[in-house]
Amino acid sequence: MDPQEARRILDEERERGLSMIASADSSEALDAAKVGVLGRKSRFSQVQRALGSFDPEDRKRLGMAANELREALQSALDERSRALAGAEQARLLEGDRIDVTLPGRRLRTGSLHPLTIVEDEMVGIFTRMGYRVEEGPEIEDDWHNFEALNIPPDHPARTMKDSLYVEIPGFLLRTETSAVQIRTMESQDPPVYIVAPGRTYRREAVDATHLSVFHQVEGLAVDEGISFADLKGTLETFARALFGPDRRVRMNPDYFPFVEPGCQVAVSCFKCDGTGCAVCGNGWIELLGAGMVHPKVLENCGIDAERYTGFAFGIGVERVAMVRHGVSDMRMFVEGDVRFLQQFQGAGA
Ligand code: FA5
Repeated sequence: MDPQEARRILDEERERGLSMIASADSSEALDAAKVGVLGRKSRFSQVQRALGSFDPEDRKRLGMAANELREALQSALDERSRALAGAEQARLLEGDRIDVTLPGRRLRTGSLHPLTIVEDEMVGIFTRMGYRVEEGPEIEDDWHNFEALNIPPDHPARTMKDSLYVEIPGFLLRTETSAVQIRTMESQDPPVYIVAPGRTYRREAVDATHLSVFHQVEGLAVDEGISFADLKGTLETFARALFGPDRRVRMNPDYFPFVEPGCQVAVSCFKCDGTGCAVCGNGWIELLGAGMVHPKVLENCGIDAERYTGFAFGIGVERVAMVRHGVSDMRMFVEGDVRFLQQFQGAGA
């Protein structure tokens, strides 16, 4: 290579190098450009190596030109490197950008089961009247479920046809929450004012108004001077609080071995308003049984029936929930269909 050619190469390399650097669009492309313009195999390095063979005058002149070119290329490389790093940073920031104006993703929350909501509501009405909440076992013995409740040995409820027995002799799944009346009176002296919500079991043909596993809220008040008028007033207050003034309430005589007199309470059907339809049959939906606690029951629990009187009631939670929410088939409460259950989202405590 002669000095003339060296000069030409330096000029060409300036143009080619600056354009390669300017068009490098990533740090990898820029590294490749650096090797291409200043690396050991570059034409620039060939010129440098040739300098030693030139006479001193040319060596000095072309050496200075080569140094000046290296500095120019290096500073172009540095500048491009800074620009690429800035662009990279901006790209990362853009990718990570959080748009705080986007609507949030809603968490799907669970909710209370409609029967729980209604049961809480029912219990709330009584606790506000001063009643305490009691609980009893779902597997009961014969004494608490039948005998102490004055249910005679030949009563149909005692047969395998109507009750669900467990394998331990003398025990069964309680057929009504009335068993909690006995447990309460056995362990507490009057005055007693309790409600006992819970699950009950019967061997029952399931239909729109009957399940074989259902819920009741039992009530019991034992005190001096309690009369049937107190029972009536209490149940009317309960019905008004739950159903408002639109539903008519009807009280009919009924028989339960553990009360005397006994009655049942029904409300006018929410669907037909008392004229009779497929939901209710005769225009009324029976909600509860009630009555004055039989003196024998008080005595079975060691309470002086001469001094104390009491009333009791057992309300069906599913029936109340049907009337409260206009549900025409109580099986919907236990089928677990989310479309049905979702309608109660946000209700209750
Ligand atoms: C009783 O269970 C009595 N223990 C109620 C009672 C308590 C009377 C205290 C006197 C004193 P009955 O079997 O009628 O009574 O049931 C009471 C309520 O439970 C019914 O009015 C109804 O609302 C509900 N119920 C009864 N059977 C079922 C069933 N298979 N499915 C859903 N709800 C039912």
